[in-house]
Amino acid sequence: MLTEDNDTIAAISTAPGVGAIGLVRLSGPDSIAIADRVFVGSKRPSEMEHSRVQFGRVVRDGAVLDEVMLTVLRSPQSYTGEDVVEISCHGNPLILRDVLSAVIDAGARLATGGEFTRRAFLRGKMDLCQAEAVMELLSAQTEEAKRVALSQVRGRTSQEVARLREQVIRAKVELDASIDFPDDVSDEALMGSDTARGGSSVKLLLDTARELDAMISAFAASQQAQRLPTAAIVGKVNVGKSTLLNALLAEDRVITSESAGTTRDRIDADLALSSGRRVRLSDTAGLVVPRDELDVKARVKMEEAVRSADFLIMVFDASSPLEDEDAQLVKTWGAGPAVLVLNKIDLGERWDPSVLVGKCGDLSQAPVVRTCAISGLGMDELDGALDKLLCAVTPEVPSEACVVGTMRNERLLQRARDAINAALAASHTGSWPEFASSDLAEALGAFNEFLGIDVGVDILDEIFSRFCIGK
Ligand SMILES: Nc1nc2c(ncn2[C@@H]2O[C@H](COP(=O)(O)OP(=O)(O)OP(=O)(O)O)[C@@H](O)[C@H]2O)c(=O)[nH]1
Ligand SMILES: [Mg+2]
Repeated sequence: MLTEDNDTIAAISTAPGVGAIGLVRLSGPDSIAIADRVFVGSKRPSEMEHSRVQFGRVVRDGAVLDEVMLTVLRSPQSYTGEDVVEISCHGNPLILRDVLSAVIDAGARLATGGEFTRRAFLRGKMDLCQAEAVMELLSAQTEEAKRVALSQVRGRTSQEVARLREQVIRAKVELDASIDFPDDVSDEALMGSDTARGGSSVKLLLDTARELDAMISAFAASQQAQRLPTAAIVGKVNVGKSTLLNALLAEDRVITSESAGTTRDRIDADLALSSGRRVRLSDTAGLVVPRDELDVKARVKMEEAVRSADFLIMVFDASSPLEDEDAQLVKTWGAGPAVLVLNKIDLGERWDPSVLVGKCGDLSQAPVVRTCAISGLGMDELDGALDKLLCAVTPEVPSEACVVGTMRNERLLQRARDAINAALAASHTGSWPEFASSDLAEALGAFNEFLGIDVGVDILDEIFSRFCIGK
């Protein structure tokens, strides 16, 4: 058993900055006694029942620090499993700092990153897979990342892995019995009487390896879907790429100017579409015949952005005739998913978009949006087109698939699967129970690490060091 801290910790649990409400949270055996020292209401917190809320004031040396709502959650029915007090204050960082320092002066210790969740794990409120998923849930940037993390926090993945672990334990018990009491366990029980690979242990292991395979392959698709998709804004110099980025973001983020070749470096910015879906946009240097080394470097950066993009926003100047660079853009990169933006539409439309499609047949499906980036005309339409492309490039992970969220988890499943396969390979040899049993011990080690059974402090330190303070 790992040593548990028995002191009382406190932290601001809401994000830094101004908000309507900010939360100071305490957890530990003295939480309620500390609350008694700083809170004045119609009842003392120690007289409050579990999960009751009370209005009152936090005071220090007779001075009122804030008017608050205080909640008491008694052990074990709280997030950490300990006595917890939550003080909802006005969300001003100065007030939150005052209230936090009042509870520290009254006997609490400042919590370290992830310490509330670490305590929840140590007190058996959640396993390690669930605890890790709490962090994933807080930082999830896409719908898929949120779905995976939430399902993991709710224990679905842990239940599946615990079930697979049970199967391996059953197979190992059978094998170990055959080593210890070879006369009492028949070969059929291990290997099966019908075929050499049909026995109960072997069958159990085959099923387990298959289920692990499914979880491991769902991980790859899910990882892809959890990453923020990127779109590179590309086009000839001066067509209005940077102005378009500013218009989409509704802020003056990047430099624009009438001189060609303004943007040299790749500039990334995250955009939330009206659907709530998010995309990372990369503004790039405009296509031009390179005149100097700087142009060459800018071109390299632009090509990197294109290669790493999930789709392209190809921008053209609708008001002036198409040039070689426009044709080059379409021919070189027109085969992937893209939206065609005809910008500067306020100055007129000098050519028909079908001429672009003529240069690259793959663009026949690409949506065409007409915009005036300086006035914002066409931005709603572009928002809709980007949303459709985002849906198209996001890989589908079946909603019923049980997926794991972190690389650590995936590696542990791989370790378990490889060990089980090694045990199965041994089943073809004469002395397979001895060999297979140690392979299965290795598989169980991986499952244990996944769920946090008998893990060392170093693994916990590594996992919880990624958490923010207050969670
Ligand atoms: N009339 C009009 N002017 C625009 C529009 N969009 C951009 N401009 C102007 O076109 C010029 C070039 O805009 P930028 O956004 O810097 O163009 P860019 O494609 O990023 O250019 P580079 O970075 O040099 O490749 C600026 O003077 C903009 O104000 C538009 O829709 N209509
Ligand atoms: Mg630019």
